Amino acid sequence: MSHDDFPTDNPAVVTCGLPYANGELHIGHLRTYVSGDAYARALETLGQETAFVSGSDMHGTPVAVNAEKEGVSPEEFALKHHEKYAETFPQFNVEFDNYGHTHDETNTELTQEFVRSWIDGEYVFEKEIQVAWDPQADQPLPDRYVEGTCPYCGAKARGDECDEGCQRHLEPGEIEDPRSTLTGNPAEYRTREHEFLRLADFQEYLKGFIERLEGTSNARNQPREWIEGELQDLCITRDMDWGIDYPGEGEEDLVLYVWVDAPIEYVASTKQYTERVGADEYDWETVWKAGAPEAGAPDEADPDAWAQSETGEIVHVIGRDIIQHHTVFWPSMLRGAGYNEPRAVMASGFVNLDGAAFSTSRNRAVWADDYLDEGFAPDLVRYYLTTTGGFQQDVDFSWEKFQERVNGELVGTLGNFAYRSLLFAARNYGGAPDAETSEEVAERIREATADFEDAINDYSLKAAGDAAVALAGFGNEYIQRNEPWNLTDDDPEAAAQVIYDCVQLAKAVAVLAAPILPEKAQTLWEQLGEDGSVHDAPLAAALESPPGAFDEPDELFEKIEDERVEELNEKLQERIDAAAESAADAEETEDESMTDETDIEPIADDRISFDDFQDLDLRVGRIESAEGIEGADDLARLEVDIGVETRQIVAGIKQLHDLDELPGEKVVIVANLEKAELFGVESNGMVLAAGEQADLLTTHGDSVPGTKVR
Ligand code: B3M
Ligand code: ZN
Repeated sequence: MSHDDFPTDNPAVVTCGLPYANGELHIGHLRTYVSGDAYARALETLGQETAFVSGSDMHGTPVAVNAEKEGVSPEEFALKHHEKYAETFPQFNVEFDNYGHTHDETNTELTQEFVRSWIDGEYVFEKEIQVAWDPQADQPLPDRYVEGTCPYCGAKARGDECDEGCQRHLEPGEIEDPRSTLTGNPAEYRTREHEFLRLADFQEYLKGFIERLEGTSNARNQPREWIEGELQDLCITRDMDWGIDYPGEGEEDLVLYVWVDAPIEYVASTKQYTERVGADEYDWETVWKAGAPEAGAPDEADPDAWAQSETGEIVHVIGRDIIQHHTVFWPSMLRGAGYNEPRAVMASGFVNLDGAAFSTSRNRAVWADDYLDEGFAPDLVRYYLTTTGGFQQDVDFSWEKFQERVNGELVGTLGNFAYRSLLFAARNYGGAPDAETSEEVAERIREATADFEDAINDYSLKAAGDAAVALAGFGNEYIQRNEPWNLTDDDPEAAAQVIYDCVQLAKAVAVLAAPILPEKAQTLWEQLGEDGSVHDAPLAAALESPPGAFDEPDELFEKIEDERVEELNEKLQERIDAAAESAADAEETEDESMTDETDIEPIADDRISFDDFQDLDLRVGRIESAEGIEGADDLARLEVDIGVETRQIVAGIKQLHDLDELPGEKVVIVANLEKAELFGVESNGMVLAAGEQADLLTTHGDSVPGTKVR
């Protein structure tokens, strides 16, 4: 079944993955939050009733380990970071309707209620397992207290996740060659009793769920392999003091695994919002609960009945490293407690800094505070983070690229259009002249609002941002083509028409840009003489007539000069160098939620001759189409234009790229590779890609398809 397009009559909730309350925020972290905020605002623009919530993730070993290093209690440590986050988000115009934390009463109670429902539903069982133990410290080693090797992909893994490799969740006892992070000793295993959620009970349900799920294609495709395979039981308890107590009988010394209470904070935070504004205004139970089939074994439930009973539109915005938690564990947890399921999961790529990962330990980061201290408007980085690549693609940040996008699209296109139009209007007419929007311009605005609406229904913020900027681009072209400055004397009516059209276009740009550029759009709104907030304006306001009178505007954006970029680069490099110098004696604190540098493979010892290299026929190609191959988890069928012909090539990139965004991309292919057949599909060549994430190789000049790569 497919969902109705937004806006629907149901209330929506947009959530952002909870940041662990354990460190400083850098602009890489901000991607999820500005995207969630922009998406929630965009839904409201479409007329969808929406709440936007999140909270700090206070529990678990990510917090406990760092608190210990600082020598303070986990609670004190986590609260300090929580407060800092709550203060930082609004500085980037990320305005949650509620921002709570997992250690508060609402979440504690609700979490225990969830777990009791699972116990009542008999989804929970007890099992003796081997847990890692540090013999010297004489204590158990949950999650991040242990490091070792991922049993699935062989990458270096820590605790409960393979964050540098296959991104899988790891159960206690699964990690190979475990070492204690407390003492560095090899860990022993000891037998302990723990509580488990029987995920296999939800397998049939999950198979239906994943078909219904919307959002980015990585979130819809990656989990299929897990859901089709054998679903391992999820250990929901830990040997720790810090966390929410397990509410069942006889396990008073155990706390709940952090991934139990963390997503429940989505619900708790929504509930707190309702408690503040009243259920008449926004009812958390309608969103999360009303209409959900009773908690029960999912195979007893008719999947269609489930689908029809939805009452809330739940949209999760997360990083791509936690897809499994949101598409396998979380829907099962909701289902087991009789709650509604998510409608969509938007899983973003990471942000890199100048080609390599952000690294907290190496101080290789642009910190949120540094960015603000430089005096840059928050909207600039919002624009950069939401529109530089497709949502699921990794985005590279550098000050040069930032400068390029700001100067190009924001200053050159959007700002330039708004300023020249409003200035002309204010100087010559004291505001909008007396006229009505021409059919050409009205039509172009309708097209832009339709693009915006489609973009949001496709979960593409980039497309939404592009719709706004393209409209401003049209405005520039329109004013240039009609030259109103040459018409004012000879044909004043025609001049007034052009300028009125431009003012209308500027108003439409403000409405469309508002989710991504909330502050700048509001400024433009006020420059137009509009009252109130642009964020209350519906999409239809783009075509409503602007008020007649306004003053001369100021420019919305300021150009970033080359010297400034040089200065910023120097500062960044100095910091990285200083951190590297002191790294010798400093203990490394690992970045908690972004990828760190992966281990680089050694260079092969054996050299090949130039002739051997010449044997490889490498060519530039342009992807014409890309589609997943049915039944294959990773494979996509590409049609690649290589100048002389179009080749069908099978590539293992299905889960790693948004296939819809690939057509038009240039790639490098091995053209003379033997043909192969994969899943019954012939592959006639190979596309080159780097690393685990299959970063596609491309060219940076104008090489046409077929060009030989040497
Ligand atoms: N606190 C952070 C992460 O793993 C984790 C997210 C919880 S979302 C419910 O990215
Ligand atoms: Zn792995």
